[in-house]
Amino acid sequence: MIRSAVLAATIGLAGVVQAQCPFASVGNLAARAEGLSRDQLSEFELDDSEGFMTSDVGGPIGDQEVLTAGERGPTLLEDFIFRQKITHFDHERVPERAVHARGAGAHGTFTSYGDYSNITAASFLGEAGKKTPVFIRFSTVAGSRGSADTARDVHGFATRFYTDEGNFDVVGNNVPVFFIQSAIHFPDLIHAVKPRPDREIPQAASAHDSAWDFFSQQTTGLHTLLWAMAGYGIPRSYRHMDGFGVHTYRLVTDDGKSKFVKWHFKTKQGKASLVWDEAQHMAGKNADYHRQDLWNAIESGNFPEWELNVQIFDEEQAQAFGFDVLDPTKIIPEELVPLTPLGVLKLDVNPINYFAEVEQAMFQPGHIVRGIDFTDDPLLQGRLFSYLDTQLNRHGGPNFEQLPINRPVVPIHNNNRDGAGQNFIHRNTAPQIDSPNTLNKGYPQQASQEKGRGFFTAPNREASGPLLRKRPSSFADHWSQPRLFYNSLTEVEQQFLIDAIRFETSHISPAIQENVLSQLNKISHDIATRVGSALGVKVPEEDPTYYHDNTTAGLSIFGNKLPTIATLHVGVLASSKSDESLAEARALKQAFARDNVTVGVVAETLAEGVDQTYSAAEAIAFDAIIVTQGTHALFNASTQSSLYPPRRPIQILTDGYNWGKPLGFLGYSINALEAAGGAEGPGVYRAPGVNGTFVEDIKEGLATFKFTNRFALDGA
Ligand code: HDE
Repeated sequence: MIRSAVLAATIGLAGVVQAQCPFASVGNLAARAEGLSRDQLSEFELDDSEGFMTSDVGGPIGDQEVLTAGERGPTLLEDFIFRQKITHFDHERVPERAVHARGAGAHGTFTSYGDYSNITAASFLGEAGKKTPVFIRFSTVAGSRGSADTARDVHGFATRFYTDEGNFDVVGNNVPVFFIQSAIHFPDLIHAVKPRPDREIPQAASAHDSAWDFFSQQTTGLHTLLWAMAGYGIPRSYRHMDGFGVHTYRLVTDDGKSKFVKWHFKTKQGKASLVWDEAQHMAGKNADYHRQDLWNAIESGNFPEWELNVQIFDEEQAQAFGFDVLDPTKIIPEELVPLTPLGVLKLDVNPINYFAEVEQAMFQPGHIVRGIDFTDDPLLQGRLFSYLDTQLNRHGGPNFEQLPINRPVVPIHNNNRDGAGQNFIHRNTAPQIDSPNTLNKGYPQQASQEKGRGFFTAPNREASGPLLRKRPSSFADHWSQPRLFYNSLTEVEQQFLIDAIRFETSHISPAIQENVLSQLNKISHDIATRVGSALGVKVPEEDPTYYHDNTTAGLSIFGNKLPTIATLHVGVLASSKSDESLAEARALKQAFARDNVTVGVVAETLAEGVDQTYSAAEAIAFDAIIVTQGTHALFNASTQSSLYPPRRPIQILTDGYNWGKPLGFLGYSINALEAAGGAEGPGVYRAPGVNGTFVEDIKEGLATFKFTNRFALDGA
């Protein structure tokens, strides 16, 4: 196997994969990548930069005209060129993922901070500075492949580590809990959130009867539901969200000692979210917003990073938590088990071909390596079956692991043979005989805990008991942790959550509204009252069994400043008729470039220095908006232009204000704020002209990200 030889050559004596850059010939910005990102795929690339068109079997051809009998006659069956081209096209699509169909991915490198052999035998965590190639695919859950990125949804965060002891996948989400406790409910959950079976609407949305019927009847989902209804359901970008393994897994050391573990990927960009109205506008105006953001960040060299953290705890600690760690609807508050950082993961290379690298990426929780093991979490146990099964369906055969994006970076040796699309030419003529064998001189040998660094099940795992079709009684509390979540949000985040539930439940039938209210009331009488009053539905009496005042740290999104503003995008509203305006726009571009903040200048026409016209610009595209001088005609409702839809410049400002964005005004342009219905206050900055203080103010505003004081609170 040539490839293994090449890869084996990259593995040093200590098992460390050496850094090398295979991109010299690829010619895109990936050449700046550090580490090993995408290294394993380079040998599969096809380059059409020279040569003649060929058939699939290599003969040079011309494929623009069909072969006919006579100039105006019928096409001949003989035309192998036509048949091959059309047949391939007819078979070009594979089934989209049953869930998480909409997504985007990128390559990167994981670097371990240290030698963690005291907690796990996993080789990628075995040495400080050790680098491992990774691939991450982010996604939404419910929408189909062409749906909008900013639909309100839980988001997928699937990470593959191409370790030197095989592939390890953490197929996680951007929230730490899941809707159900047992895999057998998964089809029901997904049928509930997918569009109605008769008319297939709504697409990528949970604001409909079947979803809320499920949420209010399968109360296991209430916790995840609240996360999705809060900012977690509408992140600013994939880069601004955390990732979680959700289930409790195990870490196992070489000598078989094991502890429980929860995986956390902490964004180094900071958590940030859109507001709902903004997300909805974005869905219509730019359905590819998150995909584009990830691509652009990587192409511009602003490589997103996440720190891999773990919560590690043992059985004895787990007994004292008061909830079951095998229940995937529960978080382990960081006050009980703090996070331990293990390494950093950087995405620095975009795919060259979306289909080959992203669409064909087939993750599985069952892709596991020595040093990591499962637990009896019933949801995880079910997933171990489902992902393999779904890949068989998507690929149409058992050789999907041989696709370039799915192959490990280490050689394969086993008795799996043949099947559609078999890539390997196996030399071993005795694949029917397991080792020990005579015919193949005892190879491949069986690896184990002691020999060949084999995978092994944690030695202390035990299972026994009567056969039951019943959920554990320790999984029965579905209300305390949703309340913990609600208690831990800031006041305005609570308001957003309530607004989201009001929006969703205003689309559902009265009987289901009542069920929802009675469940919300078990979490919090405050939520139930506020949702019920908006719906005009009678709120039940307090139901205090699960009420408490506990909070936990780290759940707020809007309450924190972003650690970096690089890649955020400032819109500068200018006029192509005013030299003063264009000069200020130029000065702003220069000033923000130092922080890798991009500036888009908007004007009536594409004059020099203008990036976009008002006819194409929208507030959704900007994280902050600045109005330059010489633009008064644009913000005067009576002096509008035929170059853009009515009142568009005013609308951009109105939306920016209503969506909590920082706004800056130079000179008299402050008058535009009133025209847009806004008022001065936090996040509105003014200066006589472009100066250092003004730029610093806007930067501070970007780090704050959303000025939540502009949103009304119930009862305020
Ligand atoms: Fe998935 N899930 N899931 N899921 N899931 C799939 O596998 C499934 C669950 C998650 O970017 C499918 O390859 C069952 C939890 C992500 O390619 C499918 C159950 C979590 C992705 C499937 C769950 C996830 C998937 C569809 C309940 C967070 C996208 C295509 C037992 C920890 C991976 C595919 C990618 C994809 C089944 C629950 C995350 C059908 C049966 C919990 C991020 O096999």
